[in-house]
Amino acid sequence: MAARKEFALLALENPLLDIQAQADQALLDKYELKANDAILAEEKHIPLYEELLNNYDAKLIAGGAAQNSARGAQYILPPNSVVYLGGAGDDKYSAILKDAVKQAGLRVEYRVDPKEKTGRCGAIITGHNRSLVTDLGAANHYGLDHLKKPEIWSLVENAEVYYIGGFHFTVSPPAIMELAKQAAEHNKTFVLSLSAPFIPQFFKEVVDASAPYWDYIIGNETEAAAYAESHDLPSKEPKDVVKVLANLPKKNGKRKRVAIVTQGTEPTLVAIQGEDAIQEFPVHAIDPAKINDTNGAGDAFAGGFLAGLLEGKSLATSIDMGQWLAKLSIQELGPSYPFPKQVY
Ligand code: 26A
Repeated sequence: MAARKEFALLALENPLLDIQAQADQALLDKYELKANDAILAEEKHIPLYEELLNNYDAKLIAGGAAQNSARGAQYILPPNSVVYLGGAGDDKYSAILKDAVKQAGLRVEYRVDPKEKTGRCGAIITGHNRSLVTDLGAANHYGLDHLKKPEIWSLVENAEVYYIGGFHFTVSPPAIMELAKQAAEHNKTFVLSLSAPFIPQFFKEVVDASAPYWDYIIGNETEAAAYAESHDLPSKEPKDVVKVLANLPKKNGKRKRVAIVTQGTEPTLVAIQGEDAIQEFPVHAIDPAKINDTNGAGDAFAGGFLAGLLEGKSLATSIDMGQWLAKLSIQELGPSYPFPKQVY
């Protein structure tokens, strides 16, 4: 379908710089953090960033969940396939982000806010877990003012697939809904990631408002469980939740919804609207000794999957491309991909 058109994939979310370090339970305890989670920073978390930089030899790595996926999709696709939108500052951190996206060939159109700092995410790695603490900064100021600028909206009109990181529900539900409606009106593909348990848990209303527009919904097992919890579903089992997600009411009847739930090293589950069977796809096995960290594994999965969609691959192949890219990413430091490029 869209493969040979430039910038056929348009992604939206929060560009962040990750401040990533290996640490220990004591640091998690000090800031009252779970080993494997993603949250918005509160006042008490703000000193964490300096502490990571000063005491834990933290590295600065391009992050922001959907920006990682957009880089991942562009990593696989021909040049000029992906454009990414979000809010950033005009500072050292946004300069690092721009370098990273340039290496991947990703086009970014940031809403640059000269008064706000580029968003940052403390990424605390303990073993194969990662705890993410985000101070959104300029990313929190994204909105319709930018999306509706003529030069940005023409990118929206040109694209065939929209990918929204669910973390953006904390920033601009109106921007998400604008893309959702545009997709349904013009029979384009709308893909949403649930992003973290707190999104379906605490942003239920805006998540639910977008649900009729999901052509593809992607989450992991903890996000599926959080969805089940906040929606009082009778079961939190991933196999049950994936089916519920696939069969929620849908606006655009021309496309059957596909729901995808990843489960770490366990097989990825896929349910298709109106179909009884649940499909399972094994992950690409990896020697645990080769894992650097799992920060960004889910984003890489989404990136590989999106590349498959854009190339018009089958569902099975697109899922496999996601598993493949996730395997590459977890061998790198943070949400990164290997260079020189590997080929699927
Ligand atoms: C609004 N929040 C909490 C966030 C994020 C986020 N990206 C956007 N918004 N919290 C963490 N991340 C990103 O998730 C990636 C790993 O999946 C981190 O920046 C990290 O690169």
